[in-house]
Amino acid sequence: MERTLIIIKPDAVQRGLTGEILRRFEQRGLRIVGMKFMQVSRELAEKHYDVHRERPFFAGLVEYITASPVVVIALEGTDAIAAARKTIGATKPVEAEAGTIRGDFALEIGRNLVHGSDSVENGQIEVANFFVESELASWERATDRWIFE
Ligand code: DAT
Ligand code: MG
Repeated sequence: MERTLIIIKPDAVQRGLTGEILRRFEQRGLRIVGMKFMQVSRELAEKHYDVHRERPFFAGLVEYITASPVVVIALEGTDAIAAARKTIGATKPVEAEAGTIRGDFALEIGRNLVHGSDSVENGQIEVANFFVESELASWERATDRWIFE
């Protein structure tokens, strides 16, 4: 079962969109295995966005993700990576389809509300960067057999 790390970013929390965003992933059928409200440290932010270290927007990205608390969620499910990214929408909100989180609630790339892992490998790495094992639940929902084939 794939795992993805979702971050409800500072702008989304500040705008009161936490519940709306969580609802969309829950409704999609993805299973929550970890969730917490936290302040991201500069160190963790730099680790999370390490692939972008050399990009001109790196400093702004670290400022943004550390500016105010976030909600981090570990989700599990069939094709969780692709499913979550479809629900999130394109990186540039103006290019995101209506019906996606970014397409419905965002305008600018530097205020795009939510993070979702981009590969199975990164899903594992990012969940491990944000959660210790004891914060992750191994459980089954009564509805799982009606969502997962
Ligand atoms: P995504 O968040 O859709 O996975 P990404 O991993 O390519 O996108 O980039 C991480 C974040 O960095 C993205 O959410 C916003 C910011 N970003 C990416 N490309 C950018 C650019 N060209 N200018 C400014 N910010 C950018
Ligand atoms: Mg990414």
